[in-house]
This record gives sequence, C-alpha cells and structure tokens, in this order.
Amino acid sequence: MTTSAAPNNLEAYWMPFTSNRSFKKAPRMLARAKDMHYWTPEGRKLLDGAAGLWCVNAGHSREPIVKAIQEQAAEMDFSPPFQFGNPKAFQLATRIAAMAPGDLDHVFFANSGSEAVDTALKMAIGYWNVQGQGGRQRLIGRVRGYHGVGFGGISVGGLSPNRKIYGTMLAAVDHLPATYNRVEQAFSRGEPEWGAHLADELENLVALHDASTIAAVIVEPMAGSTGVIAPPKGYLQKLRQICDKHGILLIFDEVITGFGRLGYAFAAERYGVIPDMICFAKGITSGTVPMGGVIARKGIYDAFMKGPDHAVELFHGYTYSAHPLACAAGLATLDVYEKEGLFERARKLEPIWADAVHSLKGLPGVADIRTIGMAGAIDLAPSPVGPGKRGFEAMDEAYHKQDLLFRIAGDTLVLSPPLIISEAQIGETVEKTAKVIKAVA
Ligand code: PXG
Repeated sequence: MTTSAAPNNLEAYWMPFTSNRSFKKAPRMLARAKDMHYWTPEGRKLLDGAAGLWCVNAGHSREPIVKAIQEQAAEMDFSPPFQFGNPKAFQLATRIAAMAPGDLDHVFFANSGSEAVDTALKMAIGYWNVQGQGGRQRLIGRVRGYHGVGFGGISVGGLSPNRKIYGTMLAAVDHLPATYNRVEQAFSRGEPEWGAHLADELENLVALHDASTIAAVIVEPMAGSTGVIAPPKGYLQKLRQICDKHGILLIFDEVITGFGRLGYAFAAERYGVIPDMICFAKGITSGTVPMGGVIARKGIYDAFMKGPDHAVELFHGYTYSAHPLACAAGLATLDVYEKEGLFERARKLEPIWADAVHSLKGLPGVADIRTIGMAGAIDLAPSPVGPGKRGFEAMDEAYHKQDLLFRIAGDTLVLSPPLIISEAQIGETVEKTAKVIKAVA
C-alpha cells in the first residue's frame, strides 16, 4: 500500500517537539494502527503504551468511528461554523454538556487543546469585561503546567523550555507552585496525602495582585505532560474555595484527563469539584479527527448573551470549529465509550494498573513512580551526560528493540494506554518497560 510505504526523503518535514536530526538518522516510523497496536512500515507490531499521545482512548481505527467519519465525508465535507450550523455540532454539544457536571452546559468547539486553552482564557477575560469588571485581566497558571503551545497557553504554562525563547508572551500572568515533592510523595499511588496546603499559595497571589486584577486560575487536575502529577488530596477542593472567596474563575484543563483517563468523563467528577470552564480535546474523538473545545458554565454563556439579537456575541472562533468530520467522529467515539463502558473499565483497572507499574520499583535507576487513573510515570535518574539523554534512549530502545511505544518527559517514562487494554497487555507493557529500563541503566 503506497500510503504506508516508507518515504525516501525525510528532510522537508520539520517535526514538532522532536529531535529532528536524530530522528532522520534512525526514524521511528508508524504506518498502521488497530486497537492496541501500531505497525511499522516494515510490518513490525508495537504495543501502544501511550494511546498515541494521550488521545486514542477507545483504541485505534475502531470500526464504528471510522465508518462515521467515512459516511460524514461523503455526506457533507465542510460547513461554515460562523452564522451556519451542522446538526451533529448541536448533537455533540448536547452530549458533552450532559456528561459534564453541574451547570457546565455550553460547549464551544476548537480544533486542539491549544486552541481550547486560548479560547477559555479569552472567555475568562472577556467575561469580566462584559460584567463591567475589565480590571480582572490577570491569569494564574502553575509551575510545570502544560496548556499547549499558543501564546496564551505558554504564558500560563510552567515548562521553561516551552517559554524561554518566546519573548514576553502575555503580560499579566503569575504561577502557583508545582505540587510535586519527591521527599514527601515518592512512589505514590493515586492522590498523594501531602500537598493540599500548596493551594493556599493562591491567597498569597491574591494578596500580591489583588483579586480585582485576577480573571482566572487554570490548572490541569492531573498534570500530564510534565510526568503525571496527581493532585494532592484536597488540593483542588481548596483551590475552588479560594477562587470562590475572591470571585476568581477556575478553569480545569482536561485535555488529558477528559474522557476516561482518570475513570470518569471528567476529573471534575472524580474530585467533586465544579470548575467554571473545562478545556477538552484528544479523547473527544479518540484522536481520529482533530477537535478541542471549552465547556462553560451557564452563567458565563448567559453573560455574553446581551445586545441586539442580530449582533455577534463573542468575536472568537475557527474556520474548523465544529468541523463535520470531527463532530461525526466525536458522536461515534462517545457511543463507543458508552457501549463498552470504557470509563468504568478504567476505574476498575486502576488498582491493577497501579500494582503493575509500581512493580518496577527497585529496578536500576528508578527514582520515583507515580500512578493515577490509567496513567503512570517512571522517573529515571539522569545520565551523567545530562538530563534528557536517558529518557530519549529509553524511548528509542522501546521502539526499536522492545516493540513498545511510550512518551517521555525528560528522563521520565510516561505510560497512558488506550482504555481497552487487557490485563495481559498491562503485564506485557510493564514487562517491556522493565527490559527498557535495564537496557538504558
Ligand atoms: N492542555 C493539556 C493539559 C495538554 O496535555 C494541550 C493542552 C495542548 O493540546 P494540543 O492538541 O494543542 O497539542 C495538551 C497536549 C506529552 C504530550 O508527551 C502531551 C500533550 C501534547 C503533546 C505531548 O505528554 N498534551
């Protein structure tokens, strides 16, 4: 098949978040996928320990989702989302709103997590403006947070390499401290006992900047990209209380935690905390067609529904907002999640997954292991050459020698399999990972 044949020139494609030069010397090519596996162009089968990039929660190329996309492409390829609507956009928004807790019941569509984040940040600042509190412009993120790569997302984000060469970004931003502390939390399963008090740092930021200048706080309920940092017990509840006390909006970036990763439709449900907005992407279409979005509470939507009837209420949106293919994929994906009970499945597998991943404790160079939901991270001690090298070697070894795919964050190996993973495949993932760890030690 020509589509899966290996290309003969790798130069033109500038790859994202990739060491381009080493890749082009020894490519890690993926050409086909089904359920829990990828295949290389040569036909070697790899176990997917990463759900692609945290997104393929229903497993790869699932028939009902593929069919829905094919049928939609034939029926209507594109429809303009400004001033016109396609029926599936309304159906999908209704389904998502029904899955979200509380009065989070209006859905705005974008095409990625980064766009979802920019949308939520703009909605927050815009909301205060239309409420007559235009002074509330400051945004609070968190150290080690990842909110995509738009200027808004990197401004509130807390990963230095993603920020440091990009100039001033958004001006009025501050950050909460990260919640990770190895001494207090090493080898934790689920939410660590230590660390709820770190939410009190928000009080210090309010004291410094004054609440009247703060629009919103944005956090990942579980920090994924940086290497799986679960929220300390009580931390998110505390953040909600402090935001309420000072009238600050709380945004959960659930691009990774949405759609089953923590055993629920949203982490907001797992933690019993209702944010003012939820950012989603990835799992909404199980990675098949790009889609992201924001779920906003009724009060936020209502605040904008003012002025003459013919007037646009929010000057924001994308050509591909609510793209028909993405909407069709989203509806079919939610059907699969529901019919196969994949969120409940994740919840049931969580202790089995945690036991399996934590069994890697004691292997050479393993400095910490964290698990939460169907996610796990293994911190390896950095190589003497410097940080990042051992992690990179591990990913390379996994692909080339152990027929396993996972993500790395520096020297941290990150596992986040599709939610259809069997218990035997959990065992296989961990066995392969153990071989990788020994090989790079
Ligand atoms: N927010 C969060 C919480 C994310 O995890 C984004 C926003 C941005 O989404 P887009 O669709 O614009 O990429 C993300 C993305 C990793 C990894 O290795 C994680 C992401 C992206 C790439 C790699 O953990 N998350």
